[in-house]
Parts: sequence; structure tokens; C-alpha cells
Amino acid sequence: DRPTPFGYASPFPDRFVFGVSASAPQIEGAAFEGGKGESNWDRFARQPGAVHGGDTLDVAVDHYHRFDEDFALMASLGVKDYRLSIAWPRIIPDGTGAVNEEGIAFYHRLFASLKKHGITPWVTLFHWDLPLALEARGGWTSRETVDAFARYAEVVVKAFAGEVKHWITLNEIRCFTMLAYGFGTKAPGRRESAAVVNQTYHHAIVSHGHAVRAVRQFGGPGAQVGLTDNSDVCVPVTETEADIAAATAWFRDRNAHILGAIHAGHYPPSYLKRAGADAPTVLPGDFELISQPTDFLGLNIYTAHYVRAADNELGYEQLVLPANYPRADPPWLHLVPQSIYWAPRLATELYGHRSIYITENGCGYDDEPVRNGEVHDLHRRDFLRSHLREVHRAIGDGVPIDGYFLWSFIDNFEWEDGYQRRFGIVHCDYETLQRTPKLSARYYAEVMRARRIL
Ligand code: GBH
Repeated sequence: DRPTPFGYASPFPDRFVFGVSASAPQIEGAAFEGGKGESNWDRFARQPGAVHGGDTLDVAVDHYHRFDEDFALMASLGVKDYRLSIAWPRIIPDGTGAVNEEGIAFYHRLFASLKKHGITPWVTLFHWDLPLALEARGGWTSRETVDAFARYAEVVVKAFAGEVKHWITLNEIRCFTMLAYGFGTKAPGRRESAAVVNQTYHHAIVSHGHAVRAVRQFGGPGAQVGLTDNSDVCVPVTETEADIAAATAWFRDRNAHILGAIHAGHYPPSYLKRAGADAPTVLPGDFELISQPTDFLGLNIYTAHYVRAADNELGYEQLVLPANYPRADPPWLHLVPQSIYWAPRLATELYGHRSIYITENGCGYDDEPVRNGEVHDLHRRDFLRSHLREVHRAIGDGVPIDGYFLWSFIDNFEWEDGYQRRFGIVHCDYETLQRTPKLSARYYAEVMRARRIL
């Protein structure tokens, strides 16, 4: 290292993983090619008003046909670890029937290309694209989906055990349960009762357990597995003992039905009391599956609520943010870099996790034009820098964060917001499908190379 009068920021630990993240439905396209079955999202996107601008997943960024050039670009930026997902409807098109060998062959080619470019895959089994046939029979409200997922997980882990050592069971349970069957903003867009939604949560954590078991049985030596959760996240308004205790209690209450249940091996009594008659039906053996130990916890962190101590029966209160609080373009994406410090710290303290990966962190903006071959996304560069500083602070305080995956490698289908909202560090022109690394890609490449915040 070149000595300067001021020195450099201290490095991240040697074993710390810097990566990028994406998911099959958001980038692959080829929605009706290669023997792939229709997904719940393929259908949902065709429902008038469901997705901004009527956008579909049909082409996306055409990664299905361009993965080799995309991985070459990744490698040129110095990316060594890449989190992707496998499309269930590509593997088992109708959810329960025959395995689509063309789909298996596609991912073998994809993993071979990653290997050629020196990139390690981190594979999520489910990132929300459910075979439509299962959705038609109730989707995550139905126990049949759990059984179908258990088989799918086995098929995938057996097929790719030779190529994949890092497995993630599910991505963001809240998004394909509560937001899909309660709020109705995600596929299939249903608005059901709390009892139905609680049952979808339960089906999701049982499915997580099935995937853990599949990796333990068929993953081969050295295979690792964990859940990627989008925990409800808060930060203490001040980092004082009282506000930290309040934030801890808030975090425990809000995550009782997912992280709390997985950790405890049963639903916490406080959750059952709150749910009352709407509590989910639990079958014998469910919690043996659910509570199997995992190798790491994945956390997707974008933002947080502010919490402070309060003189009420809960002991805490959540602040209402002022309208002018800074945010990225999604209305929910308030800029709270301390989120990425506090979520891993509280998860460690409450559930005893010994290895945490930030499996997503990033920001979205609507208007990012290419000018003279460049995208000057300084706002994203600042977002990354402020969040990486908090990751670094957490590690310094003893929080076991072992890696960070930026969301996302490339602009993509941002669910109900369609293609207008861009989260990539690589720009995609949706007319020509041309890729242009943004300024933030250059910044992140330098950070990965130096393994320090620059
Ligand atoms: C992640 O979700 C996803 O894993 C990824 O696929 C996605 O592209 C990325 O982040 C960027 O959005 O107004 O209450 O309905 C982010 C988590 C959960 C954040 C749902 C927004 C909706 C807020 N998202 N939440 S609400």
C-alpha cells in the first residue's frame, strides 16, 4: 500500500465477500422459451393495472440469451461472487409434473460460463416466480405448494450439487406472502384475511425447512444454506441504552413469525397471542423442519424505521417520518444507512447468528439517461459508500457480517414498478438491450479491488 499523509480507510476482513445480486424472473426474459412454464408473474403482469406501464417479464434484459456476455462484463468489473435465482417454472413447468431437461441444461451452461469467468454462484431457489398451475390451485395459501416446493428443491440441489456450494432457500418471505395475498400488490394480487396470510407465512417457513433438508441430504461436501429474509428493520433514534433496548424489542416483535419462529422452534407466545384465532395451522413435524440449523442468515437491507423508547406498554414507539425525509425514487426507500448496521446486529443479538450476509442492498432511480456513453449516478455511489461504511462499522463492533451483495448488477424488471425504476450499476437500454456500466459500477469495482471504502 502506498503511504499517503492521510492513509486509506481500513480494509474489510480477508474472507469478506463482495458480490452482486439479481434474480431469474427480473433479468432472464425468454418467458415462453426453452420449455419454461408460465409463472404467476407472467400472468399477473398481463392483468390491466397490475404493473407500471403494462410491462411484462417476456424479454427483460434478455439475460437468457446474453448470460455469457453479462458474466464477461461482471468479470471485467472484478466481480467474484454472484447471487442469482433459478426459475422454478423452467425446471418443473407445471409445478408438480415432469422435469424440463432443457431448463436443467440451460443452468448447466450458465454455471459453466460463470466458472469460465471465475465467478462463484450463490443460488436462491425461489425468488417469487411460482409455476402458474400451482397458483391456480391456491399458490402459497395451499399446502400442496409446500410439497411441490420440497420436490423442486430436491431436483435442483441434486442436479447442481457439483456446481453450487452456496444455497439460499427463499427470497423475502413477506413479499410473496403478505404483499401477494394480503395487500395484493404482488402476484397473484389477492386480498385475503389475516388468517390466510398467516398460513402463507407458515407454508413459506416450512418450505424453507424443506430446502435446508434438501441441501443437507443432496448438496454434497461443503454445501452451505441459509434463508434470505427481508426482516422488518429499525434503527434507534439515538444510540443510547434506552433507545437500543426499544429498537431490540420492536425488532423482536416485528420479526417473531419468521426469524423468531425459526430460531425458537415454535411460534413465540407473544405472536400467537397477537394472532389469536388467525394463527396458522401447524402440522406435526413442521417445526423440526423449520428450526434446522443453517449456515448463515441472508438479509436484504434497503431502509429502516426509526424507533425510540416510550412510556407505553410496549416500551417503544416508531416515528412517523417527515414528508421531506430524503429517499430514493421508490416512496418506501428512505435513506437510512444505519439500517445495515442495526439489522445484522439485532439479528445476531436476538437469534445468535454467527454468519450474516447482506444478500441485497441498493437503490432505485427512475431517470438515469446515458450521456456520451456515461451514466453519472453519483446518488448511487453515495448510497453505496454510506452503507458500506455502516457495514464496516458493524464488523468493527463484532457483528459477524461475512459479505455484501449489491442489488443489482443490471437494471431489470422491478416488479409492479416495471422497467421505469432502475436499480442496476449497469444501465440497460430497453430498446437496444445495450449494457452500459454506470459510474457506480466503476466505483464498486474499485472498492472490490481495494477491499476498502473509497
Ligand atoms: C427486493 O425487494 C427484492 O428482493 C428484489 O427483487 C427487488 O428488485 C429489490 O428489492 C428492489 O425493490 O409500500 O409497504 O408495499 C425489496 C423489498 C419489500 C421493498 C416491499 C418495498 C414494499 C413497500 N421490498 N416493499 S410497501
